[in-house]
Amino acid sequence: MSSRAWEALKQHHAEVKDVHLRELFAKDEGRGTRFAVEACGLYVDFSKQRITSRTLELLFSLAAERALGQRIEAMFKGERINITEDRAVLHVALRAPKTATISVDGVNVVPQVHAVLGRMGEFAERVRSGRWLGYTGKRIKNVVNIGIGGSDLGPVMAYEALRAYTQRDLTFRFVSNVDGTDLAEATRDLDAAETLFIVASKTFTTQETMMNAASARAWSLASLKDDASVAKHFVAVSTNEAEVKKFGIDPANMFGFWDWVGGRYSMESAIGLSTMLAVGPSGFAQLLQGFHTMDEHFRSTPFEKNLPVLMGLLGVWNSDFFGAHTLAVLPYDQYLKRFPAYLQQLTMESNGKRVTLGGADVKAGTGAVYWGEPGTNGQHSFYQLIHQGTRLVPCDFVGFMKSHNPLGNHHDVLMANLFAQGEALAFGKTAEQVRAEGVAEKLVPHRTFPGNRPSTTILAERLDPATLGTLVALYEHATYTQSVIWDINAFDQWGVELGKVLAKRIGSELEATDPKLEHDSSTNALVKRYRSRRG
Ligand code: G6Q
Repeated sequence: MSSRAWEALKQHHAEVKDVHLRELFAKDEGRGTRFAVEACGLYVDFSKQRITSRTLELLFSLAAERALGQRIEAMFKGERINITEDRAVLHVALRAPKTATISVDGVNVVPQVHAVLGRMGEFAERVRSGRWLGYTGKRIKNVVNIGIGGSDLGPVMAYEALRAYTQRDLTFRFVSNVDGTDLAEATRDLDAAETLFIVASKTFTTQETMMNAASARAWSLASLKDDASVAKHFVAVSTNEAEVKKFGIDPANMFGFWDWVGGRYSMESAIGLSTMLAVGPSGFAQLLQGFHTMDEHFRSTPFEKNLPVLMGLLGVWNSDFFGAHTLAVLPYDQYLKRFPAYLQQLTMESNGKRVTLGGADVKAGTGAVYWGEPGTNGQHSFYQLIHQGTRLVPCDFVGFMKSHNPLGNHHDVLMANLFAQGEALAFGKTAEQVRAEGVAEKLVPHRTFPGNRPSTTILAERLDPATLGTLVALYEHATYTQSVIWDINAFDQWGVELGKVLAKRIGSELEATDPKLEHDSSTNALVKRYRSRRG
């Protein structure tokens, strides 16, 4: 990628790349708070990133050069920024207050959003209060969400994250994989008369989801023995009413959304029906409020204090200038155990692109590989590589002031670990320090930690619905920020579409006994082997 701002950053990188965080902290006493920003209930400390004030100035020039401000406005105004699918990208409308006006093709979509939220709320209250009864008159005790990708990862992540706020007499399960094991294990101990399935699919044509939904219906009918029971035990979340009807679900039990909501940006649309059943309409409203707070912040805050912009630009700095191809997300909260997996889809499906909006090859490295595990588990596993390996792995630490489960001093120990890891990564341990501890000379290199490994620490008061919304929106907008810098489309997913097509073709060949196979010699042999031995 070449431009004035990019070249200036390259030159600046050459000047600062060997400067150690130890040095930066030593010569600036206020660094730890000067490079921290507090907004939307989050305290975000960027000071352990390998930056100076000059780095930020140059990154802001790059953002200005890429017209980031205008591109943010274009999204909020409903312009068709998803150019390969010719669609607006308006997840921000899903969390806009009733009084807002956000138009697509001249139509204000906010009233439609709130109409669906209202219907979801009524339905959720009926199920939660026991007024919605199953076909045999029993109360619903189990909710099974069937969906995949964007129709699964958000719901399952939010359910786990907000467990402390859920109605505990309802059981929630999530089925996504076409592997029959997923559905079988999710339903084996459930009573069909007490089980409600949510079939969540934007298109209602996704092979895995449709197959799981059909098998779930067969499982349910095997006990309830009457097609009329489907209306009491299956609801749909989709944009495709015709397919929902074809499946046998009454459109009265369908909750819609729109083509301007991307799958991985849909957890606060009707796709979040399971979340609303779990935390109730008021908990869901708080979640939306959290998202909206970050939306407003992203839209109106100068870049210097704009959390998603800062986070996005620092990601570009680490990946394109320091060559860090990955980012570890390390939540020090057990309830966030699915957060890294959720972010993996959000960031990697969005920014895993190799051509610019204009179709040319991108001349920079794009989306980093996101991954992670909750602390402290990761410390006893992969942190070794982050501390002493040869690759640079920037980290995002996430922690909370208060625990939902205050148990002795567990929370203090958890947070002490979070702070200690960030500190150790940044400052390391020099050979002199190791020697001073009396370590034998031949072990000194092994026990030395180079440090200078960048991290960001995000702190919030408590993991509640609003905070979750704020956190997710932070990463959504950071992802968009990066896509603008790289000039790529964060909102299409042709790679996913390819998988959908390829599997269908081979699927029909597995069932046949001997059609001619016209793949490469490896695929032909694998298919033949499976065909001759399938159970
Ligand atoms: C998300 C992707 C993808 C999608 C799934 C499920 O942005 O498009 O993960 O969510 O393929 O699609 P359906 O909701 O249409 O079943």
